This record gives sequence, structure tokens and C-alpha cells, in this order.
Amino acid sequence: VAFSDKQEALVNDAYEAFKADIPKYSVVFYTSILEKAPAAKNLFSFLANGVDPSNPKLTAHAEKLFGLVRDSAAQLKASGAVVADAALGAVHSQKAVNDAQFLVVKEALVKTLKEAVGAKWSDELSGAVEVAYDELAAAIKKAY
Ligand code: HEM
Ligand code: ISQ
Repeated sequence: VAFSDKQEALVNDAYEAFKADIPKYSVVFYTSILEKAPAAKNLFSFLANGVDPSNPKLTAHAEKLFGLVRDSAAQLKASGAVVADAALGAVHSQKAVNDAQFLVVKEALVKTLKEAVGAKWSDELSGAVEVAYDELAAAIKKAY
């Protein structure tokens, strides 16, 4: 898909806003996921004791995911396509992650970035994040 310099810059801005307080925004992210999909608690061992922002595994996994969305935007701008590591496809197919779950994570991502970005949030930013996420999710699912 076509992805402009502007769209990539918007996704970068959102990522930087998340990075400004990773523990805080990780709580927003996981809480939103668990509200919609309580069973996610059983998928991630680091949620066993609840959403604890001082658990380094919890923040590291969130940071990794947000970072991959940002990488996805960079790939889209550079080439119009996203390539995901084969290992990423393998992990998710092994856990039988489905489209409904991809949607829950997407909605949590958008909600979290909206809170992080604050007044700079716009439909254009939201749209750019959603395209970057959707193309990344599609690249992961290609390996199924
Ligand atoms: C593992 C990224 C969507 C469930 C992983 C890993 C990455 C990753 C990088 C490797 C371990 C880590 O560093 O966290 C992504 C990305 C997604 C996505 C970029 C969306 C575009 C999902 C969804 C689910 C899910 C929708 C299900 C709710 C899992 C599980 C693991 C995993 C269960 C294994 C965790 C473990 O046991 O360590 N994912 N993921 N992922 N992901 Fe995702
Ligand atoms: C999906 N895959 C890997 C890590 C994650 C962290 C939080 C929410 C979803 C995730």
C-alpha cells in the first residue's frame, strides 16, 4: 500500500509519545486488552500477577510490539510492503492467534497511542497507525 512521509512521521510521533512513559502506557495497553479479552491473561505468563508496570517482561513485550508497528510504517514508506520475520508467524500460528484477537490488540494499540499523543491526535494519525498495524498483522498471518 502507498504510505507517505507524513504518515510515517505521524506513526513515529505516536511511538515517541508511548516511549515517554512506557510503564504508564503499558498499563493502558494491557488493561484495554484484558477488558475485551480476559482470556489473554492465560496467553502471557507475565500477566499472571495482574498488570504490574514494574514487571520488566510486561513492559518489554509492549515496547517490542509498539516498535514493530513503527518499523512497519518505515517499511511501508520505503517499499509499500511489510515483511515480518518468519519466527513471528510461527509463534502466532502455534498459539492459534485469530483475527478477533488481532482486532482486540489493534483497538488497544489505538486507544493507548491516543492517550499518549494527547492533543496532537488526529484522524490522519489514527489512520496511519491502523494501516501500519493491519499490514504488519497481514505479514504475520502470511506464515500461517
Ligand atoms: C509473541 C508481536 C499480535 C499473542 C510475540 C512476539 C512478538 C509479537 C515480537 C515474540 C515475543 C515478544 O517479544 O513479545 C506481535 C505483533 C502483533 C501481535 C507485532 C500484531 C501485529 C498478537 C495477538 C495475540 C498475540 C493478536 C493474541 C492475543 C502472542 C503470544 C506470544 C506472542 C501468546 C507468545 C508469548 C510468549 O509466550 O512469550 N508477539 N504480536 N500476538 N504473541 Fe504476539
Ligand atoms: C502480542 N504479542 C506479543 C506481545 C504482546 C504484548 C502485549 C499485547 C499483545 C502482544
